[in-house]
Amino acid sequence: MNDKSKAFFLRAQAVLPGGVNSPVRAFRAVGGNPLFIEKTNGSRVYDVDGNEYIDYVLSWGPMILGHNNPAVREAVLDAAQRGLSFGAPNEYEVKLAEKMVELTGCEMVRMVNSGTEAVMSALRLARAFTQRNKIIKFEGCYHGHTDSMLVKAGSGAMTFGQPDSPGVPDAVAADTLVAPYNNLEFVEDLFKNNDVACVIIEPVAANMGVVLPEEGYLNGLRKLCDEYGALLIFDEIITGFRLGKGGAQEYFNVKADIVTYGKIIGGGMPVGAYGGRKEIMSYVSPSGPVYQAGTLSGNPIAMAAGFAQLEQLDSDELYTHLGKMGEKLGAGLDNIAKELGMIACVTQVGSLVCQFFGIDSVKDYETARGADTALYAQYFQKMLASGVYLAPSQFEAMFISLAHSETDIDVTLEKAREALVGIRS
Ligand code: KE4
Repeated sequence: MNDKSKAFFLRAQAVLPGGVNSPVRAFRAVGGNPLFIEKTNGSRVYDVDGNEYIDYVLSWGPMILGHNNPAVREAVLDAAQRGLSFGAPNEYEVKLAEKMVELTGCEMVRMVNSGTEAVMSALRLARAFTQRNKIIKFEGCYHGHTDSMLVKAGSGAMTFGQPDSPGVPDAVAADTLVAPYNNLEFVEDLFKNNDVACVIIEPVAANMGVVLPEEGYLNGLRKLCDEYGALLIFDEIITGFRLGKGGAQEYFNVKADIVTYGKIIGGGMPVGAYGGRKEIMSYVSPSGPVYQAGTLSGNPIAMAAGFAQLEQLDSDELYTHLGKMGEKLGAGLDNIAKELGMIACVTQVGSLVCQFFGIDSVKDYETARGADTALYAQYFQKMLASGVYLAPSQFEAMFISLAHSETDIDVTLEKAREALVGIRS
């Protein structure tokens, strides 16, 4: 039953393009109407029709402590007593920046209001620092919607990028080079034929489903950037504080020159950030010539929420636990598909999990897009009907929070088995 969601969606479509404020929420990849969420708590979301779901979207990653975390809520309510926005320096932004510097190894960070803004700013900074224009990105990686990232691989001999959205000028796209994930030779060839400012990568790709870097791949990119004088940008908007306190840099022991953050660092509030060593970050205005600004950057409420969240994440034990939960869920899903004789595969790192249907392995976008999205849509709907809220697209991740219990995982696996048996029959 979701009559109220349907009614809200009708209203929403009259005033919001597609009835949503971000495309994936419209359920177009899985069919049906999106659920309108009324409230959340712990590992649960509750829709406006009173239905309860075990949530594996977690607002696309930020809610790693679980929804409505008491300390984060209290920090927001307390900060709100002092005003919602100052447009001026405040203690909260310094505390969050200090905590990020302590945990990530970045020497300085700049706060912005979204992951997109963090990436846009980081690319401008890399271009200024190297005095070059070309950017290398990877097919299937998503870095927000700044023009130079909405670019797909050129066709045929063209190595320069083509616009991947109307409104992106050819001239902008041409400065973005697109390579397959997990293919170092391709990147080396681009370096040999172009003056590259930077390479930007999701160190674990989580926007084509979850695709892990092959052994030595990230280190190989580090070496190529050093050899050709380019900057390595890790887009850790998903992996930052998800894979561990030090994110992917620590997990894979590869240091990037600039790192972008978002999601978890805001505790559920709109926050992005980019950071790196002082030599690079000192180029950012007003300490340096690279302009970047924002009315609500460092907003005290958002900073208070982010700090309250990161304070609770300063513990390796928590990440060990999250990893065990990820392994339990991933192995469970994989076993079910195998027992049912399905062609499927599961990727998992820490509390990031993805089950692909229709393919038995994945290494890049070419392989990922071979997945059976129609089957995923059926699976999504059956899981939703049984009270499990997955991402409404095969090409996203399942996120686990510290509020998810072993029972939540067991129930999810039971529902997954029922759903897949139902689809198979
Ligand atoms: P935002 O501008 O949405 O805060 O961040 C953009 C972004 C940048 N980099 C990575 C690796 C990201 O995953 C994202 C945003 N992630 C998507 C979901 N995969 C957000 C959900 C949405 O677009 O509605």
